[in-house]
Amino acid sequence: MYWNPFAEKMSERELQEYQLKKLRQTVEIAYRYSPFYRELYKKENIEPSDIKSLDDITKFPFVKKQDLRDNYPFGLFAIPLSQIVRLHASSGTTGKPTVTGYTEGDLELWTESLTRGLYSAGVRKEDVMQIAYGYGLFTGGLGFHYAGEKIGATVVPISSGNTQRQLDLMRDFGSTVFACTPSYMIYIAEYAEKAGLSIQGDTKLKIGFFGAEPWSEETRKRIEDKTGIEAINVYGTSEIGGPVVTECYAKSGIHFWGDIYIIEIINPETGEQLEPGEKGELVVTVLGKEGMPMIRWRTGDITAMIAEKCECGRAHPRIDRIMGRSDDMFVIRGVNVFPSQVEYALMLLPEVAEHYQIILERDEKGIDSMIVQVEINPDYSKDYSSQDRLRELESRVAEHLRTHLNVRPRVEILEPETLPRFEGKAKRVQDKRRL
Ligand code: DLL
Repeated sequence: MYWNPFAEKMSERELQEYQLKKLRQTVEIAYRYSPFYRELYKKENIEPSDIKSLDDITKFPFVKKQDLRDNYPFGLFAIPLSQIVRLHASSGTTGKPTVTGYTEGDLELWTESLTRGLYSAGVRKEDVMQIAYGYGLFTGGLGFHYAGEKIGATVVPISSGNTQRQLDLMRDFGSTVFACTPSYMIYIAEYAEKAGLSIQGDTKLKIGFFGAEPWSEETRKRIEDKTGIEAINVYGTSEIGGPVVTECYAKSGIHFWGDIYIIEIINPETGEQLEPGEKGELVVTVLGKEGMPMIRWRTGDITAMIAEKCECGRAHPRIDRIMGRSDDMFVIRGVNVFPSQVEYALMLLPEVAEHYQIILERDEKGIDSMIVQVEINPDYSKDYSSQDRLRELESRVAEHLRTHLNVRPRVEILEPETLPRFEGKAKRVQDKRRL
């Protein structure tokens, strides 16, 4: 059941005692060796010795994406480059890329965290693990690679793309575990169906690890129904390592290992800590990260802490599915909308497929509109072959979205295979108001 029984079976109290000790050390190292942190803390007039209890973490300022950009490329590092053994970087769609540097110890910490997660979801050394996350500066491929090898599974480092080959190897190698973005899994399942291959019947696949982008509970159901596998949520950001934490077999929230991370949920406007169950921004402190310390890192991701204990019995903190990034949220006619809410509502309707996109426009009078384009589920194409029936479906979907979002979009139902497919992170929103 446990990869690391000693750590995974720690009680809440043991975890808190350990966290306090590690937090002091982590802040001390950052203060002493990272010019960025020293300056940040001096400005606020605080010192590592100010940490007397875990609550004192709130005295320390947050670190934000802008801090990484302003200090590009290595300004947050606490260690000379000679001890950094690997660099990763985000693609930097909005501004300079953000860079992360890892010491050997940091890579071990990252691997330990993900290995525990994979094991808790059921991966064992007998498994064949096909990794269809991108390898390279993106952390997905290599993160899974090292964790899979650590467990002793047979790793297939195929990277993303080349869908026919993914399916050939899945069948020929007998892959039992698969890792990719949820949007790529949806595409693979669709591709397999068209090629006359049943993932359930013709392959040995049993578990998939999907993350790196928001996806809904309804999408989980669709992936599981189509493929017969267990779809597990995996989360992380390059700044805190890469893919670092997952759900366990119970699939009811993501476990953050309390001996490696301190997590907080804050009100993104005021910075105040929120109670379990309240939705806010996830803030992560990585305990013992050496190369680039991450203390009170504002992830930008919206979620909530889950108070109840998981059925797996672990006392480590757990978070809900990520709704999306606060900067993915858009405002349309005064209403806040997350793309994941649109996905959730759409996936409740069997008539539509998993492929959708959201277009935001502004007319010459300055009035905004939201257009949701979604493909029809091929199983229903025949029922909606007349224009009248299609218009009727469009207005039904628009009304359904209105009840979920509080704003009525224009809906366009498209033919199968007309919208883009994605091999990595999907791009669902085109905000033409900003162009
Ligand atoms: O996406 C790391 C990763 C790789 C996670 C593979 C999971 C699997 P970044 O490219 O730095 O790192 O992007 C991090 O992706 O802040 C979230 O907004 C989003 N994200 C990651 N996992 C999830 C998830 C990787 N399970 C950003 N659900 C994060 C929702 C996710 N969003």
